[in-house]
Amino acid sequence: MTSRGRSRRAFIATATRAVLAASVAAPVLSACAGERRPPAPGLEPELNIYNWFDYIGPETVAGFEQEYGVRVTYDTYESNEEMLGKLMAGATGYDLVVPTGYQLPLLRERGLIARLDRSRLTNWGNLMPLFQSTPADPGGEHGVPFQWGITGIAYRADLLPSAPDSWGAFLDGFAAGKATMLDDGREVLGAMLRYRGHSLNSTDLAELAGARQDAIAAKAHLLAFMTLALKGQLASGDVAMAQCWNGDARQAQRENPDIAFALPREGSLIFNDYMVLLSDAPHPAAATAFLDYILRSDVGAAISEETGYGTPNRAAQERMRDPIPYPLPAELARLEYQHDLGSATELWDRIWTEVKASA
Ligand code: N2P
Repeated sequence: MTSRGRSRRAFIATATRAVLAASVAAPVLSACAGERRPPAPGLEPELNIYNWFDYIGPETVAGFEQEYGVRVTYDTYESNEEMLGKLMAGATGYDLVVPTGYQLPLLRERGLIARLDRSRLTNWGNLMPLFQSTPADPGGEHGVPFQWGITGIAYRADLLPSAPDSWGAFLDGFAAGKATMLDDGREVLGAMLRYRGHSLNSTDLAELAGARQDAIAAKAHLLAFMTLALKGQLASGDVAMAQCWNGDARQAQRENPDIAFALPREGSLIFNDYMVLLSDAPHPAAATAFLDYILRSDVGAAISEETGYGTPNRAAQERMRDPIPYPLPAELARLEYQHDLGSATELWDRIWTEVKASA
């Protein structure tokens, strides 16, 4: 596996394990040293994947390379906007990317993603029925459901006097100077909209003006808007309260068991992320083989065990030690899926730019 992006934990973990495995298995491996398996019949020899950071199993990519004889280049991003910006600029060379559901209709309309060849997705039936056809992807034609999760508040139970239970904690100066929110306009403004009792998909001018004002007020208490660096800072205690995705909070808990996670009483966001094949993918056959590979129960289980997110894969979930059950209807009532903002996207972008620029 090679990478064109910055260093990442998953990559380092894989590399470290590969080195350890190599030193143990050296006598066996030396027999075929220098040999690379030819790609499985019909597959291109390479594959380029662009995924969220820390969103894969430690052996997922290396396992595919070994089994299929395909060399994978694996890059990562921190937000949907970062990924979308690259796609819009064109000619990325990527085969597979992992947008959140609300982006699928847009990507489809712009012709950026290809229809899946379901005849080659032999493991599709492993998915929970709920995920085989979703509002974001009716009929499951354009994306392989990858992981689902929710946004909430991760906090250090040992450093705070009480558990934060409201988005208002970021406005009250609770954990001031040691609080962070995600570096993500849809997340921050979405949380402030929920705080005021509105939809996190609002396009109402007055509601957005309120969210803007709250976000600017919150920023005065924040250490930073932070996404990638968050887990390490929570574990070290430099951050004591953070807007955070539940899987990343679980990953951080493995480093420091004093980290807890709360769902604010005003409710929050739930997301389904999908792995999609780009229309201009240079390696569509290898990409489709990878999609079928991640649908395998063992591969799917290993991904969710590592990421701490929910799996859409029923067969994978049955193999997991401590899977997150999909929310019950009563829990779902407090959670909201994002939608594409359509013509209000520019307004949201402008407000977010103003929040970031505010003193
Ligand atoms: C980052 C994964 C976040 C997914 N580790 C958010 N959609």
